[in-house]
Amino acid sequence: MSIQSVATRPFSGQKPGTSGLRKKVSVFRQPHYLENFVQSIFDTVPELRGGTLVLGGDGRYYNRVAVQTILRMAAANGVAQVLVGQGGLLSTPAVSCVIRTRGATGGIVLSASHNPGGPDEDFGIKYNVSNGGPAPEKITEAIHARTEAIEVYRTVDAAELDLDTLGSTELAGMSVEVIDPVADYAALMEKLFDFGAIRALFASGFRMRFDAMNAITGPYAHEILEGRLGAPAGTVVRGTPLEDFGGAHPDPNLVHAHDLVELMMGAGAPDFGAASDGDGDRNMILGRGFYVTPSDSLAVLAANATLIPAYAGGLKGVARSMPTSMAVDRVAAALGLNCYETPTGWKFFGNLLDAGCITFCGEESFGTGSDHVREKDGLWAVLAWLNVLAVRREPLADIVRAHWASYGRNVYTRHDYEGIDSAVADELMADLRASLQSLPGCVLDGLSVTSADDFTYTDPVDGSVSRKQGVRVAFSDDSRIVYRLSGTGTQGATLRVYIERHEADADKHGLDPQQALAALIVLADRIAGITSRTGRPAPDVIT
Ligand code: VG1
Ligand code: CO
Repeated sequence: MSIQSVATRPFSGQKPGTSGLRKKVSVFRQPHYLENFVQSIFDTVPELRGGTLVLGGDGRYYNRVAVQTILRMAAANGVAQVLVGQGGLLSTPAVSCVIRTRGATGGIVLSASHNPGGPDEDFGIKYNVSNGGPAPEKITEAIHARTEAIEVYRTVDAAELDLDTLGSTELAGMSVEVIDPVADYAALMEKLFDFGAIRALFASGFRMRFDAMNAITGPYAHEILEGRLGAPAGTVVRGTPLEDFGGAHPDPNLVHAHDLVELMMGAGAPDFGAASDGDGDRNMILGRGFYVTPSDSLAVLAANATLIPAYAGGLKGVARSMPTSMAVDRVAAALGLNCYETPTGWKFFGNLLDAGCITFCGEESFGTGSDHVREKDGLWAVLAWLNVLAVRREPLADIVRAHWASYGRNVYTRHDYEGIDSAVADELMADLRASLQSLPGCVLDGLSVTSADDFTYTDPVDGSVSRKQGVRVAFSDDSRIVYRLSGTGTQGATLRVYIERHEADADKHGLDPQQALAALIVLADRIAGITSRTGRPAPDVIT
């Protein structure tokens, strides 16, 4: 079969954001658009020639088309072997797992994560490196630079491959193995957690609901929770991946997983509730009548890690993204562990995990994970909680309240203003940055500013520096406000405002965070002029 070289011209804006290149399907469908980006990956990562590539996605609209295109291009670019998930499916943590267990050169994840899917919605593509994690900035920058100069891409003229039958086949001299998307991942989970204890928990009458949000975790959750752990059939809902996620927004938070939230807050709620996002790397955790913030989830899991077999020897250290609440810092201090603060995005945890500096890490954006893979992992977090619950046999809410009683509560909220005008958002951030020098020492609404800066991260392992990672303003009472613009959206700009205050007084731990943080919320608007600049009286999403 002959290799074709197709002449092409660069598209502007093929710049990976916080997690890969995400655009509307209509953008990806332009002739040569996907091909240009994929060829730029092959041009930037020469080891893929003769190497093994893992390929799969969250099953959203355009997933199957993209898988076929990438397979043909991989063959033309000399890839020796592709491991592709059956049906073109693989969750993001499963890609990471398969890259590691099979010793692959890298992987391509097709997903726009929690963004809606469908012909008029979003698609995305991300390259992961040989440790299983998202490519670091120097590689994503090189891929982007390549997209700006590309003149030709390579492909072969071949019929579509059958992606639905397990087993090995061949495409223009390249071996293609269609793998069970769940098997390697489920085997890894079984090694980490005490499945016997969790099985006994379910056998004792413990009830949960897992909302797969019509997205990728359905098959994983059916197999692991109902199949291997004996949770009753029906525990997993919306468990079949749909190309448009049933028209829903596959984002496991209080707004988009409302049915689950309503169930867990209502009479007769089960003991435990959880949800995961489009590509399976996010998690939301709920107890009966109780919501656990992702920041608290990381802190509580860190404090209870030794109850889980894989972490029984203790943690090497922990890390959180900068806007994530500082709850885990307090656990680290109590346990004598190093705690690292990284920019937003899982790629920044990779070096710390590889170097053995940390075992657990997390983000406020419903991301939690460990050194078992190099992506955040939604089902891992659910199983970690189940393992802790199986050992402690206490209601989830009691465990978190007891945690607050010993460490204090880092009361936390994130306010998102979505789809605002990009020019307005850029100006808001620029003015905020310009005001930073004058803020320290100011007393605002009775709160004195102790520091104000734009977060710069120096990677302790390779020394690489990432600047302009978010504006943070800290106050003398241990409270802080963080502002940054989203790097995953596909329309206009999204402003994220993160607000946090440490509350030592246990009598106040039961307050609604929106009330407990009311003064800071007003101040956050005043410092940045959000309402006056955007015309938005309130955020679109509060988590
Ligand atoms: C968001 C989150 C960030 C997360 C990223 C990818 O990025 O804030 O914490 O790592 O999404 O998650 P941003 O730039 O929009 O704030 V996922 O599940 O979309 O891969
Ligand atoms: Co995701």
